[in-house]
Amino acid sequence: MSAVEANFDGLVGPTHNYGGLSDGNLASAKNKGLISSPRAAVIEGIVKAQRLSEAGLVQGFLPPHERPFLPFLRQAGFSGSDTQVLEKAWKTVPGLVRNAYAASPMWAANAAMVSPSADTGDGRLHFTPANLHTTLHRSLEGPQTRRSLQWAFGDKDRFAVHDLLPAQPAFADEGAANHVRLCRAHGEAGVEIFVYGREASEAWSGAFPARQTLESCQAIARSHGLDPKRTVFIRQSQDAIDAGAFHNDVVCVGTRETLFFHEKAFADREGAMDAIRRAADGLFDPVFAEVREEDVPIRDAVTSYLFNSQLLVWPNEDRLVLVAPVETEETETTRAYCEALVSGNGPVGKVDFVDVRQSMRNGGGPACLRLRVVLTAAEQAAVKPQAYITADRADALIAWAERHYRESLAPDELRDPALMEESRAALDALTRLLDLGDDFYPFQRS
Ligand code: SUG
Repeated sequence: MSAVEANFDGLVGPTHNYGGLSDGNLASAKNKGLISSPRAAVIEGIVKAQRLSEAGLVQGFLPPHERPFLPFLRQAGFSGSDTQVLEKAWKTVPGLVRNAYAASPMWAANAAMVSPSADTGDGRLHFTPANLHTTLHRSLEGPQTRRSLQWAFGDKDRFAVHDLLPAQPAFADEGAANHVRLCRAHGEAGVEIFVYGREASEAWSGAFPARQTLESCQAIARSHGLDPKRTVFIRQSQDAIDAGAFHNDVVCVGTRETLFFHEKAFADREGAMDAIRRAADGLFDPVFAEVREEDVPIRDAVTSYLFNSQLLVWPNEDRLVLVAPVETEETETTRAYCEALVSGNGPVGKVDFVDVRQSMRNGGGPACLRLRVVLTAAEQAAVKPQAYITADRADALIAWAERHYRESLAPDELRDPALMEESRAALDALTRLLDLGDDFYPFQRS
């Protein structure tokens, strides 16, 4: 069966800001407190998505979540009208308000683990929304992400949207940012690679949290009905996590037969490559494009986000195209690496640089912003039409953002109840634009 790899990007929400909320994410810590531009952020994302769509790739998106997320502040004991809740919480524990305001659902690579129908036991396309258990602000995302996936992939005969894994450290799960699928062709059975940072039972001694457990990966592989022979579990190296690779996709990306990764990405690089070769046996020969520390120090890989790029099969290009952040072009070692990469005869023929600086300052590159979903023609037709980017829809979304998003947002402006009202007005307008139904967001239900 033929299939394409579609990208569903997280649409940046109206409260995008720099909260410094993610331990182990160096950009988030460094840029804490900067003034953000929600409008520039959402437009950068739409422009990136448009670029892929205009090139002929299948491109969709997932709606932003409701922020501030008042149900969370109410759970934390604040009561009264929404404005009172916000004001009391800001006065008592402003940190909680910052968590309630994070626009982090934009990083759709963390929305879910996804297994294409060619790999699953029941022939449906499976999604497990991530519980994002490790960080407080992101642990709020799962239920609404599930709703978004049900909106876009509502056809139960073709798509299975599972429940989140238990909200427990043992099942900490960060979604597709820790998952790579290799194959000969997208529509054929492939090898699913899950990358984890720790096992549930071990005492963790790293400088930063390991956000994915082996147990969560195993649970997802079971519920998606994956063939154990074609499924690989690989451990991230502690060096990579300590260097700021809080997700594997900061040091690794793959598509089709090619795995592009930093030599320090995995705890046992030889063992990892052997396991992938064994799992691919009889299907395809994996191509390992490994970047050596002497060419690109892991420190530069983390600041430039060389690997947090989209590695794409591009119409009319015979080799893969890497859509990388402009920071990769601005960093000496990674620019030189990219030049060498395309002038060689390896799997990557072109590097295209995109500006997603607003997201990058929170540690989110081009690959963080998208969830990859392999779709057969029938599945593509079964997706909610409004979930796709078309030229008209991109224009409508840009006009919507220009109308509703602030040009700039300083950290202390989160105390302003007008921001909550503006954000709700934006989401109400989006609800109509995308036919989200009349109770898509919690505030629309009360
Ligand atoms: O989970 N940053 C996100 C970035 C996610 C990047 N995704 C992938 N690598 N796939 C995170 O650390 C920062 C929010 C703040 O500090 O305001 C944040 O959540």
